[in-house]
Amino acid sequence: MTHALIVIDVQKDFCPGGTLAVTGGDEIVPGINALMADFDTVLLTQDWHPADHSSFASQHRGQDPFGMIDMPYGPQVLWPDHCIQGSDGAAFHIGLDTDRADLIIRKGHNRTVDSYSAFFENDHETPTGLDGYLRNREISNLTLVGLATDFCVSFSALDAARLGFEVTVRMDLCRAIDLDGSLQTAIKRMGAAGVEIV
Ligand code: VGL
Ligand code: ZN
Repeated sequence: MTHALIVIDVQKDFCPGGTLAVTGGDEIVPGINALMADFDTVLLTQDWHPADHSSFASQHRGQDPFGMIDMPYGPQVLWPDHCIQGSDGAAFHIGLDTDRADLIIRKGHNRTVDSYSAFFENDHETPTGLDGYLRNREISNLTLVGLATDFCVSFSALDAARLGFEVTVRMDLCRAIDLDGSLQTAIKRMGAAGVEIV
């Protein structure tokens, strides 16, 4: 039991019809369900924001979604309201096989700091606890799939590599937001960090 599958943020708001829809976000669901059969351990992450989360453009006077602001922890993209705790949009895609999950990790609940990565908030310091969970279970290899390639998937992959895990990202089972070249940047960073991109 050394290899885990981590399914990142396959939630309604990131799929067509959602408030932060990723093009083709729903297309990856059948393939992810099928891939689960190859893993003993399956983890899901869920973006899980309070309604007044500071990553929402709605919380900043005069700011529009997809603009940038400077936060104490660095630059932050402003998003449309999405994945509000307990809302329908925060639910997993209806087709995702959530029964297979050993652990569901929720992130982004700290109002003042966004959290793209499954391991750390965007201050790159505050842990979610996932590292400890994986180490306790002697898991050393991770395969990542889900949404979005250039934000939560790549941030998770980079942190995982930095923490010493062997990381593979299945690009065919990810979809990207691709804001101002963010997908190319993410692919470059992951490659440089030793993440296997297949
Ligand atoms: C995500 C933007 C904001 C993601 C989450 O899951 O990639 N992107 N919150
Ligand atoms: Zn979010």
